[in-house]
Amino acid sequence: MRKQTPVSSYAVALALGANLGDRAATLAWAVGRLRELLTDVGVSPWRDTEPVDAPAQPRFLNGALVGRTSLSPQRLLEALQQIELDAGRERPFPNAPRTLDLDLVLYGDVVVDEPGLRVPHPRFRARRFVLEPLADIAPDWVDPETGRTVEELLRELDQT
Ligand code: PH2
Ligand code: MG
Ligand code: MG
Repeated sequence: MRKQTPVSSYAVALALGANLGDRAATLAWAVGRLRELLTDVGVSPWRDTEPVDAPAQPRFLNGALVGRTSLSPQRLLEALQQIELDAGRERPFPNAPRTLDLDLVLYGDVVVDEPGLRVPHPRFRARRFVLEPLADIAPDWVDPETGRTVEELLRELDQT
């Protein structure tokens, strides 16, 4: 047998959201697309949530997904943006209602800070609609910037 060179892969955590169109159908479709992109996929239950920092918008359906990839964070982000576009995502103004939002929340224990890409996601620690579903499927994942697990971050949010 030929020796195989192991390809390194990273665990990634994504936040999914939708507040336009058939939200559940779009999220289910997105999971299908993400299963083609990632291995070892796990998906949280969906939650119907109140819009945050988005006044007078329809309610969201939110969830989290974990998987593994050998794509770099930059290439993964491009793939996520393509899936958003394929779902009919338009960006008329910041935080506009959207058919599909796919955010890269965690990429192993890697920290990226460059124009257009920050990992961990800069706002995920303050967002219950991200932390709650992520705690369903990855409670022990350690945030490389704070050293706190997802479960601890959620508990800290509960106390504020
Ligand atoms: N996404 C936002 C702004 N506000 N609120 C909820 N409930 N869910 C979201 O996914 C969400 C939001 C910007 O990405
Ligand atoms: Mg978002
Ligand atoms: Mg986004």
